[in-house]
Amino acid sequence: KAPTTRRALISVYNKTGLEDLARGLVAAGIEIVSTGSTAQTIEKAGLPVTPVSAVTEFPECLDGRVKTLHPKIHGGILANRSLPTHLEQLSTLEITPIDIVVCNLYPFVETVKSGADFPSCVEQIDIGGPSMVRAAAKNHKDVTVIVNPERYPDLLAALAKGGFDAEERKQLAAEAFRHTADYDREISTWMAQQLAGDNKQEAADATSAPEKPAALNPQWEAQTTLRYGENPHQAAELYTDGSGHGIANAKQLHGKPMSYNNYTDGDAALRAAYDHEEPCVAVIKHANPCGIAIAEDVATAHRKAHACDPVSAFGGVIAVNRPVTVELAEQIVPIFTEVVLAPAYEEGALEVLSRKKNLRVLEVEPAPQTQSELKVISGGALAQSVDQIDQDGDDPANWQLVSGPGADEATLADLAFAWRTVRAVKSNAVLLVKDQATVGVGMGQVNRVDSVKLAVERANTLGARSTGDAAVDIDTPGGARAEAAPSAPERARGSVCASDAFFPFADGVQYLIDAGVKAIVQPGGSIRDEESIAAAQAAGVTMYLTGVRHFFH
Ligand code: 93A
Repeated sequence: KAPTTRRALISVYNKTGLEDLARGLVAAGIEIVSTGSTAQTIEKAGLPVTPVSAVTEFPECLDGRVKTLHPKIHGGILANRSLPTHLEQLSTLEITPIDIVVCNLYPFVETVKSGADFPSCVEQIDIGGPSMVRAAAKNHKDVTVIVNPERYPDLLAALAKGGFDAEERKQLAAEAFRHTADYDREISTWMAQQLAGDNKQEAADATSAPEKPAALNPQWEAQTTLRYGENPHQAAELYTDGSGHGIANAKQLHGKPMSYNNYTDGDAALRAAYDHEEPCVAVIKHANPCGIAIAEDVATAHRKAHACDPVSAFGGVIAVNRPVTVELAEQIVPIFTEVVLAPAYEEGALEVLSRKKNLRVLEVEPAPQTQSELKVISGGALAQSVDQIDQDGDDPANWQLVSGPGADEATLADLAFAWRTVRAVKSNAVLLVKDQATVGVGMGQVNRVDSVKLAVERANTLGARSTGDAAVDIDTPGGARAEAAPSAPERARGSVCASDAFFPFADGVQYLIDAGVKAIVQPGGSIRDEESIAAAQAAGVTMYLTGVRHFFH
């Protein structure tokens, strides 16, 4: 079959393989149209080439910023050869069709990496190249697009047989769109870093977008380039599974764009809030709870959660497992908060929250429990089934009483709440609870007795510190006030305790007893369980074993 190709446009920054390609195209009887230095290279090789300015009848101008951006070029690429109206217009407007586009782009990434200043990097943002590449990729039905010099031999081989077929052109188009998408992502990441005010070297070091997690889960789609990652010198992107569920698919109703840390804290907050059936509010910072509580309504739950540690709640993330009421919104507004997440907002609540210009307000469709989760480690990844609170030992009916009197109804309810809540605390986790609310959180210590001490000390001091400088007392419109907060320095006394894993020694249990804790729930399973149980028995303190643990790292 006779070759139908007549005109190719070549505009390449990287001149690798250019001469051979041009020679092959000329031999195939194809006219080459080309830009500035690409044309020069071809000409030097002694091959015929039409300068793009001869086609456009317009000079390449503005220091090369405008070369190919012209209807004589883009019309030639984009015309649909099957439409008589398009062919008619080509003829009237004296536009010659362009059948092949070979293009590679200005070296933006390399320029950034070289440590160039801001204007120099901006100058290397290619506009005309991606426009041609995308135009050709769009019109792949009629046009062949090549963005990679390694494809030149394929092109010449194909031309010998009349050109690429429709399927091959579609594949080349997909390659081209990927190329321009990657290029734009590099630019947007770099821009975001510049806005974040990073020092230039850091920005240069981290300019590449993070590697795609698609290899781990091909369904994930890059959604948004975040301003930066966990720290300002880290590049970051949000990937979504397109399900519409979970924080990654949340609808933002108000406020500043979400940050990387907003997402991780928000996710932890949602998990904590949805661990409970009752109306629940979880206040999270650095992935740990400042306070979590359940109550008959969300505003009450929030007052109780906030009272746990009003100092740390400053700048926290708040998740609610019910629609946000106006009363709750009014309570949140006076407290500096990063993000509010809820399944819905009652009439008027969003308006109240919107008084805070920067407060991020998200509507999140709770995600169905996923079955497995991944953690990337050096050289690979770990996969595990997701921790859920659905084991036999998670049901208080199956707990084994090993010390003291069986808990009365209220105490058992607090123990059950503590047990469901302790997994929201990073291990080693020790949690003190009173009246369906956390009052002391001991998180992230490398031995359990330190977590115990932390929980007790924070219970006994943080509520009282609510009158301190960074703290905010919440006076609700109805005059109700956080119950546990004001001058109650002995909040550990009379509380109940949950521990996410067993006590390896009796010291932690003894410390709890000395602080006045009245009941303890823990998995058990240590070879020294007997010592811990004996300490509880000697003090007449209630202790239950669950047989299940819930580490969370
Ligand atoms: O400056 S541009 O954004 N404006 C244009 O109209 C244009 N046309 C092609 N960059 C443009 N190009 C790019 O020029 C191509 O993507 C290619 O990287 C480069 C080739 O220029 P030269 O042939 O002068 O080396």
